[in-house]
Amino acid sequence: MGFFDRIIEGLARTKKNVSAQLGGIFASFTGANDEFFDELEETLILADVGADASARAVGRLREITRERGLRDGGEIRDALADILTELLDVGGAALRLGTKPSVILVTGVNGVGKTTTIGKLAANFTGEGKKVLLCAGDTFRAAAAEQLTIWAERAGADIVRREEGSDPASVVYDAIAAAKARGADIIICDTAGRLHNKSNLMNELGKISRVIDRGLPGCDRETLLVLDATTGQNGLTQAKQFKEYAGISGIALTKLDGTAKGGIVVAITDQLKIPVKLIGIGEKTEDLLEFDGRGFVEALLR
Ligand SMILES: Nc1nc2c(ncn2[C@@H]2O[C@H](COP(=O)(O)OP(=O)(O)O)[C@@H](O)[C@H]2O)c(=O)[nH]1
Ligand SMILES: [Mg+2]
Repeated sequence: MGFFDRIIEGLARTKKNVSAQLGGIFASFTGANDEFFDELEETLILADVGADASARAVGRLREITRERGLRDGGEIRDALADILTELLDVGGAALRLGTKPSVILVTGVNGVGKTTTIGKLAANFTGEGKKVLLCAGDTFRAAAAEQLTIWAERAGADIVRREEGSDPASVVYDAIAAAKARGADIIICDTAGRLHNKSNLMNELGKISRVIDRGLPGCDRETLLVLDATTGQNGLTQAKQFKEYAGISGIALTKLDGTAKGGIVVAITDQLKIPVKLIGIGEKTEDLLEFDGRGFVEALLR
């Protein structure tokens, strides 16, 4: 199954409430009048696209409709799809992992799906024949390293861990040494997500970052922020804080199979100007997809 079918499947529940309405607006299209555009804007807001982006998207759609003299609902739908796809394109959607080893640092608050996303990523990479080393940088709870160990075994990846309460940066230090010694292609680092102590979190991420700079100068590095799509617009506030502390290179948006409204992807990209690189549509290994903006919008508007 390709991205399009998987995302349709993943968004099935979402579609029942919101996307169905988006599709419905075009299905019951009777004319490109104010009523139509107002209803469309409202539905986009309900789909979590956000008030700003919804207003801009519909404003642009009105212009295009006028300029091109569009009358057909299908043509207007296609124009909207182009506008939303453009909003989703902030560049650099693909993971950049060219060096050996390269590093993926995974951040985000508790419960968003960091460890699960790491497990899925690890399985995907080992499936491509890559040598993966997981780094149990969430040393806050012993259970975190346990959970990561289970994923490592499942994926056929190595893991470097230490006892609960260890300094996360020192675990990263060990992981880099191990990756060099064993010839690993990719190091994926888990981190703890305690946002309630911001300066602590910032210090911790800064320290980890410096250890990577020193241990692997010039390596390709992705710093992914994992966000739970079901938290909707609230997740955006979190994201802005992380963006400030850690140079986030991409978003992994999880739980799009749940009650999430797909439009949140547009709101996140539009407000943060950081590309969504991965989306999670379930708890199993295969439920992680590389993001494709065009395919996503088509699924949303279907
Ligand atoms: N339905 C669904 N559940 C997910 C997804 N990603 C993670 N989860 C679940 O979210 C919960 C928290 O995940 P975990 O990886 O432990 O979060 P962490 O605290 O950020 O490391 C677990 O029950 C996961 O199975 C997803 O894409 N879809
Ligand atoms: Mg975790």
